[in-house]
Amino acid sequence: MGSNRYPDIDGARLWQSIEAMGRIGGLPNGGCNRQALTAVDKEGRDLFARWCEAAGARMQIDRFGNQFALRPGTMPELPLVATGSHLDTQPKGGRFDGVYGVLAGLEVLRALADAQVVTRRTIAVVNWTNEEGCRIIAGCTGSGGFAGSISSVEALGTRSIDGTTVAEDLERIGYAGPLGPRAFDISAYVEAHIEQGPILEREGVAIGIVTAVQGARWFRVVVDGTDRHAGTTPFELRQDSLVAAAEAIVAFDALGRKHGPDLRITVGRIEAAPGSINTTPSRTTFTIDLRHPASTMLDAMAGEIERIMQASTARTGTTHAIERLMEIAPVSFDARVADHLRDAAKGLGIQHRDMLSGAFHDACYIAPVAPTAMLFIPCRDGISHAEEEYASPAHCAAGAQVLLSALVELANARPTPADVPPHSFDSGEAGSMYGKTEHKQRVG
Ligand code: HGY
Ligand code: MN
Ligand code: MN
Repeated sequence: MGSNRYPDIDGARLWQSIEAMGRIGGLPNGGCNRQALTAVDKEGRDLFARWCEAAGARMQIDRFGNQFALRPGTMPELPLVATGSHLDTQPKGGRFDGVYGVLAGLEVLRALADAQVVTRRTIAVVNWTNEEGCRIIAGCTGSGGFAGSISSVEALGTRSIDGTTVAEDLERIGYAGPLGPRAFDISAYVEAHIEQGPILEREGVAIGIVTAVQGARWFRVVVDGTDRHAGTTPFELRQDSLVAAAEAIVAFDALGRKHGPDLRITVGRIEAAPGSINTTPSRTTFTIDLRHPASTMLDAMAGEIERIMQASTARTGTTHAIERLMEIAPVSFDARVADHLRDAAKGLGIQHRDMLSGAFHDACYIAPVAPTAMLFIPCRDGISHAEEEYASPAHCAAGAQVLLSALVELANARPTPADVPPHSFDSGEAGSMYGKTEHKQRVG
């Protein structure tokens, strides 16, 4: 590592932790299936908690199951500096998406403990609940609940594809914590993540300074037709919901290609009922993931999706309904926090470049309530949400070292008038389960 006036992280220790976490829900081809609030997610959470306590941090849990590992500063009354990401994975996911950011934060705690460095502000490393949104559809439940942009009722009432609510899952795995939304005032949040795209690797640059994230909208479409005998019903008498859905999905793909390179439309999940080989499906349900850097385009494409559905259902004599499941607006990150990341990379002599994120992150939900920025490390061939996902030990170590430098700088920042003392924890036991705690909006 280049000149570094901060403690060195231990790259081998970080890599071992990434490997150990990857074995929890590990898949035969090197990937990971540790979906949110499952028994394996609990195993990963418990391991993370043990590691944090061994590194001298205090663990706190909020009602969304978010894990906050706190390394107290000399002025714990000041708003804290936070880092983190998510330990939940896709069903056939990789070992780095989200996990890297949580464990790079843990490595910062370990390196500061080894060097007995205490910062002015408390440093928190966070594991946010259900960032992926695949088992529990609508991502970022934990960070959205913490920030208050997803209400507690909505967050805890969301049902998984297994039919359980988030509240039931959290109780079952023992992660229904006492703290309410905004349990901590955050003076700066930095999230480290793999790029999940090809740019850094293609340019041979080790660090990406993420300045903005494109917008994302998720929908569920239900197409209704009729059940009819596959052998006796001629086509003109059919109202086949799966044919209507299939026609629309092909049209979405053409729409995406027409409006590229920034537009993304993906149908990742589809179910046809009653699911009998010899009955035309009366109901087909599918999801849409729509992404673009501009809200105006997201609005326009949502309109196009509706138009395409009207055309395919009119032709097939079926009907449809579109439900919006999630909306993450395009986000621009905080220039001052991004500067700290650039300075940290420069101070270490590590090449870096500004970039946007095509993937959404918990940082998107924290940005409205705390100055936020992200750093990326390269991943091989830009592949993510697949078992082939991979980041090198050297890139993992370099990102963690940049993270440590930036966090120490931010955690030693002088108190400013914008610092507000943390408000009392909204325990939730006082019947204020869904009440809002009184907290002053931080200025600046
Ligand atoms: O879908 C996303 O952008 C994130 O990786 N969950
Ligand atoms: Mn992620
Ligand atoms: Mn992901």
